[in-house]
Amino acid sequence: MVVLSNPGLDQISLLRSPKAIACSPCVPVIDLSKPDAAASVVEACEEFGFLKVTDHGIPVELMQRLEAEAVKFFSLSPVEKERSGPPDPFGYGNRKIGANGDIGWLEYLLFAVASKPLSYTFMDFLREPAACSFSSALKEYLAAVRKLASKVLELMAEGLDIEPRDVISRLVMDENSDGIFRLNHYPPCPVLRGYNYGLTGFGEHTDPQVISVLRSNNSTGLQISLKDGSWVSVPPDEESFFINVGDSLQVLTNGRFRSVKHRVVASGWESRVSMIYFFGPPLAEKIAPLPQLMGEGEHSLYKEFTWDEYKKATYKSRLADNRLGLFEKREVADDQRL
Ligand code: GA4
Repeated sequence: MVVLSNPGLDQISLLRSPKAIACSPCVPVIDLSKPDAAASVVEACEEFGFLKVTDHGIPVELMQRLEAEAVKFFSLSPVEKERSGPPDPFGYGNRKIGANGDIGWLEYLLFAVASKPLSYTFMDFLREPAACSFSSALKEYLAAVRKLASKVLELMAEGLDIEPRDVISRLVMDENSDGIFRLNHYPPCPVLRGYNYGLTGFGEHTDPQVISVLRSNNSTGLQISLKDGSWVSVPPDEESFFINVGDSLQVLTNGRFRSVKHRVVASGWESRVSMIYFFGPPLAEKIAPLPQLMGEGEHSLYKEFTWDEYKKATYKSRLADNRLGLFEKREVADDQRL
């Protein structure tokens, strides 16, 4: 890894671009209208912790409308944008990610999302009358993606053959569930043009929640880590959604599903805009393996914790930290591996 000393780039690390193999056939694509969708979703979550969904029923115009509003926001002057920041943890952020020293080549808006009524953190720029179109696109988008998340989580239960079918989805559809929505803008980085390097846009990490639903414009940059530790580039697809298994779902399935490590590498040419809805349970919810999934004599690989406890540990950590490691019962993992 190289660290660039150009002052405009602070201490953001550079990654050699061709390092990650482009790997479109290895990202599982699940057509939600197909009868085998449930089994394929489970297979993808076990092997990759990551999948792309097509035929999801959300009009591409809705995604493009919200993307256009995000682009409009990010093209405001720094002073105007900073009126909605700094993120504490919600608001406008530039380069700084979290509170513990992570930085990346991006700017973003982070919203807390409440379920009932569906609402999100109010920010300064939303006061402007012109922001009406932003609010309506955001609300419509969040409602549509909630339905999609619920469907995908029910398919997981079906594929796992557990009842009731809403056993996972109800955790994140609950009226007290703890959602987050993130709009990211990775600007092009002209200094890199002609070099074989990419800039760390969002450093490697796993998502702490149950699942995350991501949509991006047609720019490359997202990479996922496979079981063997290699990185692969995910070809962009602005009409589809990408689903990440988060740490909480890894625990709910007692390690059967994999919380996927991922990162974004920004390039010299393209501007990447992504929107991600993170689905978390209510703060008081206990995160423990679902009893329906435990085999005879199987023990939990994790010490018991609530989402509130996990969230607190998350916010004390750096992006690349192994947060689940704090809650693992190593002796059980060793015994059950035998
Ligand atoms: C990663 C997933 C989500 O983007 C996020 C991030 C959060 C933040 O940006 O404030 C964190 C990061 C994320 C995990 C570790 C901590 C917290 C930044 C960071 C260094 C909103 C989330 O929930 O956890």
